Amino acid sequence: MNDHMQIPSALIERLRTAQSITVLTGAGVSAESGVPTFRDAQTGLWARYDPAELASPAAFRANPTLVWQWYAYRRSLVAAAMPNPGHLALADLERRIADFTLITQNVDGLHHRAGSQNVVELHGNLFRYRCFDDNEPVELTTAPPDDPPRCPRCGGLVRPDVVWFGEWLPSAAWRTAVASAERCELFLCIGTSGVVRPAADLPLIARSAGAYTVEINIAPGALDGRLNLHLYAPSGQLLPALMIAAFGAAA
Ligand code: BV8
Repeated sequence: MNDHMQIPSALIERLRTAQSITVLTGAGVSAESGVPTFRDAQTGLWARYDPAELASPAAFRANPTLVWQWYAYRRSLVAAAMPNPGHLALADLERRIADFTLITQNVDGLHHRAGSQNVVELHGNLFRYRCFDDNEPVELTTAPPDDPPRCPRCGGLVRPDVVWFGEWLPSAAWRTAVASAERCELFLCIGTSGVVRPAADLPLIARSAGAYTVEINIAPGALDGRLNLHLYAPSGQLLPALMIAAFGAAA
């Protein structure tokens, strides 16, 4: 992080004194782990596909093998990645705050691997599977790389347990997310373009309920100017700096 980046003392004080903090993360928090963000230009084999097209029930119906292989590719990227200092800082923050909720749009599981306990996965997880037809979980110890397997109950195609565009979010996760946005004193919105709904509504719900809302990103996005404070620096650098400034320790 460039040296002249000053962290406002008001934010440091709020981190130190808040009893209730809610955090929303997006793909940007995993970028420094080497996991491409959702809107990074796709590389190689996947360059010609639009992620938003592939992450849909229609795409899976039309070409289950293609979508299955895209997720197998993404799982391989994540399996080779490690949580970065930003993930670790959030796990450390959770241990210091009485009422802490980490809501993530990410499906990479890196918050869990960093040690975060109370993680609300709004959009599911790459490493869980369910049946496309009966929608019940399917246990796979390792997923076949090439073609989706069949559900042992009904023979339907197995899909990743993620939320695709046009699909409802898991209702319990969404309810928990909204409740934590409505009750928190401090809401940190980290590494998200703020484009995808309803997740992008959470910082605005928090602000209208009276929370102090902060965006951490490398560039202005859809939330620009709509939160109380916008800090522009890579989260893997800024979050540890925040923890040192507030608590004298990085994770
Ligand atoms: C829903 C899981 C109700 C899968 C994802 C028309 C028809 C149907 C629906 C809609 C429609 N119009 C609008 C909608 C709603 C739609 C939506 O919002 N669309 C958008 C595109 C307009 N939403 C939905 O469909 C949701 N469901 O609404 O249900 C419904 C039901 C039926 C019919 C209608 C409505 C479901 C959305 C969930 C989709 N699934 N992921 C998978 O991963 O494969 S979304 C996916 O993109 C991610 O999970 C994430 O949530 C989302 C946004 O990505 P970000 O995390 O923000 O990442 P992004 O790449 O965009 O940005 C990265 C950011 O990081 C940038 O800001 C960058 O600057 C920053 N950054 C980069 N490096 C760093 C950094 N920041 C800090 N440090 C760094 N180092």
